Amino acid sequence: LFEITIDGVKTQVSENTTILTAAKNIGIKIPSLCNLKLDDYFFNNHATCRICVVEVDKRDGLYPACSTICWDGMNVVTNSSQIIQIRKNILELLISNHPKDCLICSKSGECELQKLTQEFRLKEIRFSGERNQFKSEYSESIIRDPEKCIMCRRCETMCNKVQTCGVLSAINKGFHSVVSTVYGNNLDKTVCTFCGQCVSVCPVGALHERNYIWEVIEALADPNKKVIAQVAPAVRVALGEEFGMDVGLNVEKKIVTALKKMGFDGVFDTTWAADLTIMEEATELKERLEGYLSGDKTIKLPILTSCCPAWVNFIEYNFPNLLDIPSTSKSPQQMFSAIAKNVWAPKMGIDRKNLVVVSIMPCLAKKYEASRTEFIKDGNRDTDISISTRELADMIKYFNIDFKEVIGQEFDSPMGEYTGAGIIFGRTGGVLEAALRTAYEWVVGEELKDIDFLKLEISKGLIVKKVNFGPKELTIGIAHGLGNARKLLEEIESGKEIYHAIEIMACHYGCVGGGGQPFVHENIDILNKRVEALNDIDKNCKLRKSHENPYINNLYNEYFDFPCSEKAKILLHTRFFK
Ligand code: HC1
Ligand code: SF4
Repeated sequence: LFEITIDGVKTQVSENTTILTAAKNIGIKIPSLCNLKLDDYFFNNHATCRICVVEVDKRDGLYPACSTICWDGMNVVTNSSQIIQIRKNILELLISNHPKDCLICSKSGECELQKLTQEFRLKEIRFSGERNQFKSEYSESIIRDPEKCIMCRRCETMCNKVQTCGVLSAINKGFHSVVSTVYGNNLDKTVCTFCGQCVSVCPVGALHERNYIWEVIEALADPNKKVIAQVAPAVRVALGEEFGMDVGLNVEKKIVTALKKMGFDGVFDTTWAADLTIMEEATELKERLEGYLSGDKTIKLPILTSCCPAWVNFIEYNFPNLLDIPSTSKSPQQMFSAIAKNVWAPKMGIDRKNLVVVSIMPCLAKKYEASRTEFIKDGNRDTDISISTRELADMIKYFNIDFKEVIGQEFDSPMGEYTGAGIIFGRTGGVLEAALRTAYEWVVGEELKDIDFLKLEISKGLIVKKVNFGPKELTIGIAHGLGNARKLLEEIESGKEIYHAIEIMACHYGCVGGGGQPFVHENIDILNKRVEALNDIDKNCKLRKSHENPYINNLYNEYFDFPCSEKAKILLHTRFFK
C-alpha cells in the first residue's frame, strides 16, 4: 500500500491500481467512456477516448486516469480549467464525427455518450467533423451501425478476449477507423454466434438488437390471427428495472396482464417447456450414463446441454467434430413452439398458419434460433417472432400501460405451470442442476432429499465439480462465457479429464445476463440480484423437480407416451450442422 492524493484527499492504494479506480474508491467521479470493468471476466482498458484525462504532480501534459497506474506520493487533480477545456474539445471532436439522430437512436436514454454530453451540459460543437460513410448491417439478431462506433473497443474485447469468437476488430486509421467484421461482411456471413454480449457493452447505438416490435403489433392488429406469447425464465426478474422497480423483483404476473391488455390471446410460460426439456434431456443423460457405466464403449460422454442458441452456434463453428455429444433435445423456446403449433393449435381448432407464437427472451440469439430452417414447417416458423426483454419494455410503454400499477394474473393453462427446476434455467448451472435433480431419482432410484446439493459458485464462470450421485460420483463442468466453454471443449478433445455432463451458457451468469436484458452498464451486482431472485422463486415452488410437473406428465400420457419415444423424437429433438 502507498499513499496518493486526489483533489486534496489522501488515500491508500495497492500496487497496480489505476487513478480511475483509486478515485472511484473514494467517491470521486472521473468521467470515462471506453473504460469498462465488470469483474475479472470483462475488463476493457484500451484508453482510446481520453475523456478521463487528469493532471499529475503539476507535470506538463495530461494523463489518462484509466490507464495510468498510481505511484507513491502522486498528487492528482481531476478537474481544473485546463482539464475541462480539454475534455470539452474531446467530447466535441467525438460528437462531430457521430450521427446526431439521438431522437430515434435505439440506444437513446441508455447511451453513455448522450449521458456524458448531458452531464457536461455541452451546448455547441465547433468542429464539422468528417463523418464515416459506413453502411448499416443487418442480421436476424443484431444490427451494426458502424457510423455510430466511437472506437471504445469494448465489443472487440468482449468478442475476442471473453467469447473468443474473433468476429470484431478495429480497422483503418483516423476518421475511417471503425470496429468491423472481416471485409465488413454481414454478421451472418461470419462466425458470429449472436450471443449479443457485444451489444450489452456497447456504450452507444453502434450495436443493437434487431427490433421486431412492429411485426408483433401488426399480428395483434390482424383479426385473422391468434397471437400467443411465451415468456422466458430470466425475463421476469429483469423487466421491472425498466420501470424503476427493485432489481430482481419477480414481475411475471404483471407481464401476463400487460400482454393481455395489448391483445395477446394467450400468455404462456417458456418455463413450462423448460420442464419438458428436462424430461427429454434427463432421459438422454440417464441412457448415456447407464450405457457408459455398464461398459458400452460406443457411448460418448459428456452430454452437453444445448438450449443456449449462441453456444450451439459456437460448437457448430468451432468444434464440428464434437457435434455428436450435445443433447439433441430442443431448447425450451423451440419445444414450446413445437407443442403450440402441433399439439395445442389443432386441439383449439386453429390452423398453424393463423397462430403467431411470440417468444419474449432475454437473449438476442433466440431471434436467430427461431429462424433456423429445422424449425420451419412448410414456410411457417414454429416461433414466429422473438423479442427481447428490452423490446417488451418498449411495447408496454407504447401501449401506455402503467406497469407498476398493473394487477397481476396467472399464466394461461396448460403450458403455464412450472417447477423450480424450470425457473433456474435462467442462470448459470441451472439447466444441469435441473437435469440432475430428475436424473438422480431416475438413475439412483431414490428420492433426492437435498435438492440444493450442487451448491454452485456461479460467479466463477468456470466450475468443475465432482458430485455424489448415489453410489457413483459424477464429474460435471459448468461454464458461462464462450471462452470458458472453449476451455472445456479443448479438455474434452484432449481426453485430459473425463466429464459426465457439461452445461454451457454464452452469457455472463447465464440468461439473466443475456444480450436482450436491461443494460447493467457497470453494475455487475444487478446480475447477482437477478440470480438470487430466480433462486428464491425456485425455493418457494412447491414442486422443484421437472418430472413432478403434472401438466408435463399429462402431455406424456396424452401425446408422447414417454420421454424420448418415437413421437417425442420427431417433435422435441433437433440436429446440429457442420
Ligand atoms: Fe434462457 Fe432457456 S433458460 S435459453 O437461458 O433454455 O433466452 O431465461 O428462455 O429456450 O427456459 C434464454 C432464459 C430461455 C430457452 C429456457
Ligand atoms: Fe462476437 Fe457475440 Fe457480438 Fe457476435 S454477438 S460479434 S460473437 S460478441
